[in-house]
Amino acid sequence: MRYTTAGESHGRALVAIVSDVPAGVPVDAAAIDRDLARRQRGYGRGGRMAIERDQVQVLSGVRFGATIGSPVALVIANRDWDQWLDVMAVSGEPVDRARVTAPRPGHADLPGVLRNATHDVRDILERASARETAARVAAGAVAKALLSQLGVRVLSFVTRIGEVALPNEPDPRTIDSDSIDASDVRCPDERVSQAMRAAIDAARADGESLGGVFVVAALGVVPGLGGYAEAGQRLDARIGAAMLSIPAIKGVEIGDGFAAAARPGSQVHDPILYRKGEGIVRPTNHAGGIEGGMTNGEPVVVRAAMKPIPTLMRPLPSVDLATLEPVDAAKERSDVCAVPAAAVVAEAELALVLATAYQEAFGGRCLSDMLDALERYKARLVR
Ligand code: EPS
Repeated sequence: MRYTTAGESHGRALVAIVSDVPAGVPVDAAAIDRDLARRQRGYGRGGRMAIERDQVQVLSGVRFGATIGSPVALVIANRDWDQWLDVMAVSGEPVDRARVTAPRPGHADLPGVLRNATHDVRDILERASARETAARVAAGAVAKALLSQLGVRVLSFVTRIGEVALPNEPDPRTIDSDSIDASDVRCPDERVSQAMRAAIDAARADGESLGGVFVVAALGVVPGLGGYAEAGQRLDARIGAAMLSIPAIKGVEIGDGFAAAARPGSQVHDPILYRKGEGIVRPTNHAGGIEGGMTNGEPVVVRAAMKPIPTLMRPLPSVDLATLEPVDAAKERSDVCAVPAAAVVAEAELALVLATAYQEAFGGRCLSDMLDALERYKARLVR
C-alpha cells in the first residue's frame, strides 16, 4: 500500500491517493471522518481548527462500502480556502498580502526559499504546513480498515508535553482507547493531563509553543513481518522513516530505545519461554515488538518526540528576505501545542507501514486471499 498527497494549507482541498489497496476491504467514510476529527482535536490547537470540519469525500476505489482493488482517491476540502481565494489563486497576478518574507526559524521557510529560488516564503509554507497531515490520516484510515480485518489495532497516547511527563509509561495493552480519545491531551492519567493543560496555558500566555512525546502502538501483530536480510526490509527502519516524515518529529524510539543503551544486555533483551497451550511467550517487551528488523509477535511500541511548533506569537529574530534587514519572524496564528494531533497522524503512518508489511507476507490483491494465507501462517506457528 502506498500513498501520495497533494494540496496546500489554504488551497481548495487536500488530496490523498492510496494505491495497491487489496480488494474487498470494508471502507466506511464515517470511520475516516472519525480519525480526521481525532486529528483536529487537542488542547492547545489554534484558530484554524475552529474553522475546519475535516470530512472526506471518497472519489474512487470503493464501491458499496468495500475497496475494489483500484486506487482510493480521497479529498478533504479546506473550509478556510474561501478567505484565501486571492492569495491562493491558480492564475492571475500575485496580490500584496500573499507574500511572506520573514522566514520562521525551525520551519521549512528558509531552506525552502533557498532551494526553490523564490523570495516568497508562502510558496513553501503552504505545503510544508502540517495541514497536509489531514490527508495522511485519511490514507491511514484505509490502512487501518485493512488491519482491523487482520486483527490488528493501532492506538496512541501522549506521555509528555513540555516539562510535564507521565511518571510511568503504561503498557499499550492496558490502554482504553475510548478514554484516550475523550482526553484533549490524549494522556491516560487525569492528574498529569491537568498539569499538561496548565503548561499549555502558560505557554500560550508567554507567546510560546510546546512539544512533547507520544507512544504509538500496534496490538495483535503476527511475528515475522518485515525482514532481516536486506536493509529495505527492516521494519524498524521503515517505521522510523515513517515517523520522521511527520512534520516536527525529531526523534523516534522503538521499545526501550535510548534507555536500552544505558543497561546491560541481560536487562534489555526479552527472555523466550515456552508455555504449553500458549506457545512461545515473552514475559517482557523491551524490544518494542521488533527483533532483527521483524515483528516478534509482541505489541509494536514506538515513541516519538515532537519539537515545539515554530510559529511563535513572540517571534524569534529573522531577516526580511526582500530587504535583508532584521525583522521578527512571520506569525499569523498557530497551535500552541499539537502533540495530541501528531499522535493521531503517527497512528496513520504506523498503520500504512504495517498494512504494507502484511501485504508483503500474505499477498496484497484481495482481502479473502490475505485472510486465508494469514490463517495458514498462524496455524503453523509454534504452539
Ligand atoms: C494545521 C493547519 C495550519 C496550522 C498548523 C496545522 O493552519 P493555519 O496555518 O491556517 O493556521 O494550524 O500548521 C502548523 C502547525 C505548522 O507549523 O505548519 C492543521 O490542519 O493541522
